[in-house]
Amino acid sequence: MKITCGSRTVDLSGPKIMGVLNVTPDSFFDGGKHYQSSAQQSLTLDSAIRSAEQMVAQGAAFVDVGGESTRPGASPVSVQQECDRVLPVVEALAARVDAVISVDTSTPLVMVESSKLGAGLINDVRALEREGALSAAISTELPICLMHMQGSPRSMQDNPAYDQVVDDVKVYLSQRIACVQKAAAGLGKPAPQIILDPGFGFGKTDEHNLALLRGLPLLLKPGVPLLVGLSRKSMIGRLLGRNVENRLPGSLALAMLAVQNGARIVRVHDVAETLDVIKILELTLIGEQVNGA
Ligand code: 7PM
Repeated sequence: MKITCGSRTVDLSGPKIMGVLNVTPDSFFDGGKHYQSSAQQSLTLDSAIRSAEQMVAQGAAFVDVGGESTRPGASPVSVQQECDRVLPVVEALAARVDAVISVDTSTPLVMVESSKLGAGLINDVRALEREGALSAAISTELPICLMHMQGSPRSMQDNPAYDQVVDDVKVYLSQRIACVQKAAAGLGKPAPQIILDPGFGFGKTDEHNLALLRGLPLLLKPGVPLLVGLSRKSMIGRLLGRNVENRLPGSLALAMLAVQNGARIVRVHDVAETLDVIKILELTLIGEQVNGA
């Protein structure tokens, strides 16, 4: 299975890594390392580029650039702020790095402008539910990652509840695919390639997250790759009693399980380490192939 991300194609017959590049002032791990206030814009742009180049050198097939913190309780960003944070980075990276630049956004203008600057994938934790996002994303003709979230970042961890978490997520994502297809037809545009993501930690208890990890194979649809983001998430902190600096082993174990259960894109902070784990998994499964063709 291949996806076409603007000028690049990515072969997803095996698992691929997406490196996380935060350009927010309050990123929960890097403390806003790559955030650009206008005063130090070029300095931080430089450090963001270096980080992305390192992730690509380590084997990331995608670099996911995000300018909105979706941390519970994080302050909302204006469209202008998000554009200021994200667009210069997307432009610089698309011109320089040998990887697909993904843009982690729910904001229609950011989707459209990023695509003009060379982004190759739209990653929306709100699954294009924001007003104007469906048509904006479809107009770019880029692949779209639709993620499940219950509630909004502000309140999603208050009291997440499901009937059957795996079924509920599956139904929601299927409905979002149908919405995208219908909207594309209405706009006279090709139906975009879709990637699905159960949204670990987005309105889920630890039990919900673990049920989704076990049930990941049930979310597989022919021709629709699964993406997972588990790297350094607070679930690892709670399950193992680890602060955010000490979640790498837990993250690696979860990445391996996710790929075994069908994930084709793993969104991570630690590219080199995750790739080692995935290579071992692939070598172990030679002749069997990781999750079929
Ligand atoms: C603070 C809290 C900062 C949470 C960042 C986060 C995902 C994503 C994020 C994911 C997809 C993080 C999250 N997580 N996009 N964006 N899937 N598709 O832990 O799981 O990186 S932001």
